[in-house]
Amino acid sequence: MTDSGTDVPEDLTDRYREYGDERLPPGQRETDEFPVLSKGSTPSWDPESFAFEAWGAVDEPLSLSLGEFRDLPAVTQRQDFHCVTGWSKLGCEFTGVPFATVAERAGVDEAAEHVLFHALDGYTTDLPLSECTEPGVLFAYGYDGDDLPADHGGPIRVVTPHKYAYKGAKWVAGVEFRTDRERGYWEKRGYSDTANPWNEERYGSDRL
Ligand SMILES: Nc1nc2c(c(=O)[nH]1)N[C@H]1C(S)=C(S)[C@@H](COP(=O)(O)O)O[C@H]1N2
Ligand SMILES: [Mo]
Repeated sequence: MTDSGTDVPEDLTDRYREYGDERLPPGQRETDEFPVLSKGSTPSWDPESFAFEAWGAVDEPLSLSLGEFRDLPAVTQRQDFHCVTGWSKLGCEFTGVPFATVAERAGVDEAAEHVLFHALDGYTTDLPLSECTEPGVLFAYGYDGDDLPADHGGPIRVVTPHKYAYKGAKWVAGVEFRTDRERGYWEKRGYSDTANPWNEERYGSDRL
């Protein structure tokens, strides 16, 4: 893995303090397991031909092999993980490339305001660009000092500790920078666009 895997991870588990004293968001229960939650089965991918791509409102579209992606500067962080179905796993250790690093490499246009993530299983999810450049948003390829397991989104997944976990695309292969918003898979099906766990933004109130 990376050298950063041996460093003491940066602790980002205090995100909840902005919203009160409770680390566990309302309506969540803590689990020690790491459940697998996917809309379908784990897709297969070929490590030789896998490409991570960034396109859209950027100066330099990116197409990186897995090796090239892993050569980008990485960080290791401890973060909490909240699934909208009600379980939370606290203190997960993820290693990966900050979203902001990828955005910087791609040279994002000033007009870009939204991001749509594309995954190998056909899953998509969207966020405002300003919510992606926060420090906890990683393209993670390591978990607990090992490669990220395939069921959890390996080779690369997004993690979004400030949002319910459906905002973090597993098996992510594409990041599209957009000037307008295109809703993702669950957002189109009624889940909240904003997905803040401490405000229990589970469903899109305008679309129920
Ligand atoms: N590509 C893809 N990403 C996905 C999903 C999915 O079905 N496909 N499910 C989402 C949901 S609802 C959750 S809770 C988390 C679950 O991640 P885990 O299986 O590692 O626990 O992945 C999110 N990312
Ligand atoms: Mo979820």
